[in-house]
Amino acid sequence: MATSQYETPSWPASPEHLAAARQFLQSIATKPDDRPVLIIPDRDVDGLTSGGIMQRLISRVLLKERKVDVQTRFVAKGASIHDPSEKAEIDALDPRLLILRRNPPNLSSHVVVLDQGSRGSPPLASSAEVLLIDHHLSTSFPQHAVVCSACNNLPVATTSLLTFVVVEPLLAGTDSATLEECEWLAVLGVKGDLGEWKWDPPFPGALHDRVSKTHTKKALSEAVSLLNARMSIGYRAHCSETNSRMPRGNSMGGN
Ligand SMILES: [Mn+2]
Repeated sequence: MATSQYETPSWPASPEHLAAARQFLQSIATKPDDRPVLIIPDRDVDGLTSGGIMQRLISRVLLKERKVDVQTRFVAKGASIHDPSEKAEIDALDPRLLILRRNPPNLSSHVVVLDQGSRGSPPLASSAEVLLIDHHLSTSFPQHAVVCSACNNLPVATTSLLTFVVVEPLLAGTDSATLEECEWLAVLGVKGDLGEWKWDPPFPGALHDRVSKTHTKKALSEAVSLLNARMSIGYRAHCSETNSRMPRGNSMGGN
């Protein structure tokens, strides 16, 4: 399987994790049914940018010729992706189907969980295949999920950058606008979680330089502020609490 020009044998995740994530994503392109694909990103800048990259890859590249819904939903405020209430939501996006309890036709076939933090838990979905891309420190993960984690590969990449490195080989041949948007989102997520990050290797300085040529530092900062402004004070407190590992953080706790 093709690799990314931005990865090394030990960064941003192990070759096994990167390959597993790519294999999962490629299987979406050839899935036999038209059931929806569900993306569940975290609500902070890193999560939102990771979701933006994933949405573009799946809808514009992997399922370009298919009539398959690619939906995004967020975990309820104050809840965790591991809560049974969230599993019920993942299993049936249409709330009426939660009452009917029939085999819902809109049950997702694939779920991609981004930047949520991980712990050992029962499967996150009853019948969907689940991919988890994350960088929060964890030694255990939900059952049956395909995991791509950056948490053991220092310096820890953001989920946006990890997501971009995963999907970059799959974007080969796509239009230049989609590629540029994904590059910008990858860099924006780094800014969101790590602030004024010095892009020393293995962080791909060339990627940062290319994005900075098109989008000024001011534009990046303003985008981060605007996205952060959407988060409640309570949610920011939650981010600070849950993150203690990133080498540098900004006011939102670098989660
Ligand atoms: Mn993050």
